[in-house]
Amino acid sequence: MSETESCLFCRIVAGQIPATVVAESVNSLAFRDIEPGAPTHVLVVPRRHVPDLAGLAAASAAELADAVALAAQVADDEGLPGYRVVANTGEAAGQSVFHAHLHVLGGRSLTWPPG
Ligand code: IU
Repeated sequence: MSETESCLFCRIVAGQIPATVVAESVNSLAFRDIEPGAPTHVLVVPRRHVPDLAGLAAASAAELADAVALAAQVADDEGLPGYRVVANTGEAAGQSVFHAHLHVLGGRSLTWPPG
């Protein structure tokens, strides 16, 4: 099985696994997290398989910018007065799915620093 065939987010991008898609762009897809940590909890993923944020930055500055822009659009669409964009990178930081993604969190008061 290829890397993309076994990757959960690649399969969501391909439409093989259902997800609640809230926005999309040429290079990125935004869908709701299945275990939301806030009233708004959306994941923005690049359509191309790269394992993490460093991989996304290395792949293409345009794709990285596209993902960030889509995250900002989601926050605007959701009417969030404030929001947080997080990219857990590496197991030590809590990354559990190794296809790059930005968490867009909002809709409640967010404490700092995160745990
Ligand atoms: P993490 O930063 O790699 O830990 O984030 C992965 C997220 O993917 C996490 O918040 C999960 O709830 C979410 N997720 C999902 O939305 N759908 C799934 O089928 C699976 C995980 I598995």
